[in-house]
Amino acid sequence: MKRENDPSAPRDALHNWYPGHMAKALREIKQKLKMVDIVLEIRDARVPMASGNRNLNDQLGQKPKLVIFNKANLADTQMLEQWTKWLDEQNDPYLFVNCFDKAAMKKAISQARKIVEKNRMDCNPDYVETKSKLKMMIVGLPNTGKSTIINQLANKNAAKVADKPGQTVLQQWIVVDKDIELLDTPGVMPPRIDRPEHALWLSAIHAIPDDIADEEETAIFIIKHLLKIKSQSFLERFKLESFDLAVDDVIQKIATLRGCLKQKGLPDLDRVYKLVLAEFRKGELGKTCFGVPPKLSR
Ligand SMILES: Nc1nc2c(ncn2[C@@H]2O[C@H](COP(=O)(O)OP(=O)(O)O)[C@@H](O)[C@H]2O)c(=O)[nH]1
Ligand SMILES: [Mg+2]
Repeated sequence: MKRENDPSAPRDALHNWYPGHMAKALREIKQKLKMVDIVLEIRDARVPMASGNRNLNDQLGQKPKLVIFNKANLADTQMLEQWTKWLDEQNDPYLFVNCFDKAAMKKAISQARKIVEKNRMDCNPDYVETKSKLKMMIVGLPNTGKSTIINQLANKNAAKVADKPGQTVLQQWIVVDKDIELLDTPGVMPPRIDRPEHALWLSAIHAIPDDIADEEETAIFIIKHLLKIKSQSFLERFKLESFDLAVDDVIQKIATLRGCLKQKGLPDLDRVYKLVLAEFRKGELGKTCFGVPPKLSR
């Protein structure tokens, strides 16, 4: 289904989907907060701001938080430098990681512990640093890599990982080591969509499920974006001769190259869209970021 004349209008499905889910998710996160020392908010490094959720901070109160920008290996390196400059000017602790990198995950844990210790000292000047248990909870949008991070930390397949959003159901503690415990069920937050283009960014990174977003619109957005940023990987993968092509031409070329054709050589659009979405999400069409840090956009 396509949005009709007004591209800024939220799609009905999207519009109806997230407000109820948001309230429930935030309520559940708030209930679990009492059990933990720190919240690890997982975001997608390709969409550093819009994959966060301002409503979350309202629930956290004084509870410390560490923002982990995951999938940094899929993000544009130069853009990450710009984001780093901007984030360093803010006061919130953060870390860019590829969660499959064990050293990066170790760093995340030691940073979390430091934040918790500092918080304990700030709250109680007489506090003496102890090796007390560090209890953590992971929250974030669908598909940001929460389950994968839990598995990486637990070092076993304790939490279910899926390539689809919203797969985790059960809840228990995971003992990471004798000093660290992790709630095995992450808090899944629906995206908060402040601007219409955020829906496209979040659909591109699969934080909004495809049955709620619009595959055609998302795939076409991705193609336009990759042409605009002149992604060399995109050009080479689909043997495009230039970035100066119309979207329809790109679609026809992908369809011909990959055999996604219907009768008379016409492109099988659904298959092309699915292919573009899948390969983009695996990082096969190039590293990218959506949006720029606030100061730079002024
Ligand atoms: N390239 C890359 N892929 C990742 C990373 N973290 C997670 N993924 C992939 O992202 C997809 C969603 O991960 P999952 O943990 O199920 O996300 P969840 O919905 O937040 O629990 C899976 O296909 C993971 O393999 C990362 O740091 N880099
Ligand atoms: Mg999950």
